[in-house]
Amino acid sequence: SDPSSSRRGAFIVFEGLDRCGKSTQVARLVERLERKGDRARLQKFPDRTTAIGKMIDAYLQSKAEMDDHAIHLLFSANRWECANAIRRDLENGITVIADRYAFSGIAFSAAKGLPFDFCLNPDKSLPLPDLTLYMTLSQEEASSRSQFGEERYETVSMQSATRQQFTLVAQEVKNRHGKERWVEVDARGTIEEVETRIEGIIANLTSQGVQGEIGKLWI
Ligand code: Z5A
Ligand code: MG
Repeated sequence: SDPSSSRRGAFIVFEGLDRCGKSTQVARLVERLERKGDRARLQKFPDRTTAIGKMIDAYLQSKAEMDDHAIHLLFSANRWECANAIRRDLENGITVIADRYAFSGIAFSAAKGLPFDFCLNPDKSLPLPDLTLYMTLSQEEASSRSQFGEERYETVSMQSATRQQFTLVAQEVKNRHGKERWVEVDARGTIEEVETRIEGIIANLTSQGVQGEIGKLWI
């Protein structure tokens, strides 16, 4: 029998602070995989196209105010409404590449002062990423790329508080799910240089898929 038939698609998440280049790299990666003939899908979080996503979008654009707990739960609900499609695609051999995930959810809400456990709990048992690439860029380098946008959270104080929370999130992933699931990528240099770094890290996952069940986050 063909051993490759027992393999599923890889679930790969990109995380990192504002303007480190996540969306740029994720778009290029999915394009590259499709050009090679691999099946891949981009999943952006927040997914602003759903009913919940539209509420999140209004909040981020400061067109709506919301209690910190309530918006946190909406970000999580936005992942839950996409969870079945992610699972189904992985089982069908499609590589799913996510632009942010539950780790942003914890880091941003905890940076606002919500308890870490409260931030972590609603995402328990979501599909577990096989690999999270955490793109690192200093505040100075991020600032040199372009000015902050107009959205909520795009301030120096919020970004530095979030940076601290991300180190705690990284520790939590490594403790609960193993060191190999969280890898830092240096986001400095040209778009092509960063792309080459990423390619080296994920080549095996995207070309061969993954063996075994899809894990459950924080379980
Ligand atoms: N949030 C939350 O609170 N809770 C949650 O659960 C989730 C999210 C999922 C919106 O997210 C906000 O939601 C976000 C976290 C919060 N708040 N903040 N900050 P978003 O993903 O929609 O945010 P975004 O504005 O689309 O992405 P981003 O993080 O700000 O940027 P990025 O995707 O990392 O970077 P980029 O768009 O690829 O690149 C930024 C610029 O740099 C752009 O002009 C590029 O052309 C340029 N660039 C990219 N790469 C390079 C290199 N290598 N060199 C030079 N210039 C580059
Ligand atoms: Mg982005």
